[in-house]
Amino acid sequence: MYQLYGHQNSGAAAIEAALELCEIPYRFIDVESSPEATHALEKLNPLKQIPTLQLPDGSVLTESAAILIHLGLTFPQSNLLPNNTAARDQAIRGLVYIVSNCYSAIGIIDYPERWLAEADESSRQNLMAGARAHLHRSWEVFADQFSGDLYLGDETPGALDVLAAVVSRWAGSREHLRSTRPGFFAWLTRIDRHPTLAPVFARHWPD
Ligand SMILES: N[C@@H](CCC(=O)N[C@@H](CS)C(=O)NCC(=O)O)C(=O)O
Repeated sequence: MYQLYGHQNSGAAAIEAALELCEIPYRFIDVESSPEATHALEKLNPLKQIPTLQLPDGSVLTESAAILIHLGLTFPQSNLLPNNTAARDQAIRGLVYIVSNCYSAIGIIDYPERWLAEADESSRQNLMAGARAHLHRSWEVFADQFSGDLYLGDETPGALDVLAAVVSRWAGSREHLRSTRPGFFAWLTRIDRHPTLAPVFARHWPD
């Protein structure tokens, strides 16, 4: 069985949502629920990052985009990745765009000291502010470049929809998009409401 290491309000929500779309059994291991769970994650992923997915054969996948591409290729009936080659290329481009431009900026905002040789408070604040501005700009570009590749409402959401819906929840990105890209913001809220995804997101972001 797939074993997903995660925690509430984390990128593991995207993988949990994708596993639900694949309709396959999986176990969710909350890495903060016990020292044993934290230790198990560290053994699988020395970066101690989530999502980390252990496959039924015991092998380990980290990196959200790689995990989503794995699930899309392994379970084609899920339509996580488009069948059409050109559309699939764009979906993979979008996944890599989100992790390299948006998710990475979140890592800087959450852990600015990792990126500073001298982590005084002024440097931390300066770096966090710059990363936040870059993050918001990156989402504007994503909205302009990829809206055509997102879920339109009558088919099932794909991997790109799921990752965009999760990573856009942090560091004020949704609030920024609400005013700067209202059409894309509405798109994200439509993905949130999809009947398969809504219960997953409610577990991660209870009101
Ligand atoms: N490149 C990774 C980033 C994953 C990541 O940063 N996850 C966060 C939680 S949303 C985390 O585990 N942070 C803890 C840390 O970096 O120490 C991916 O795309 O999956």
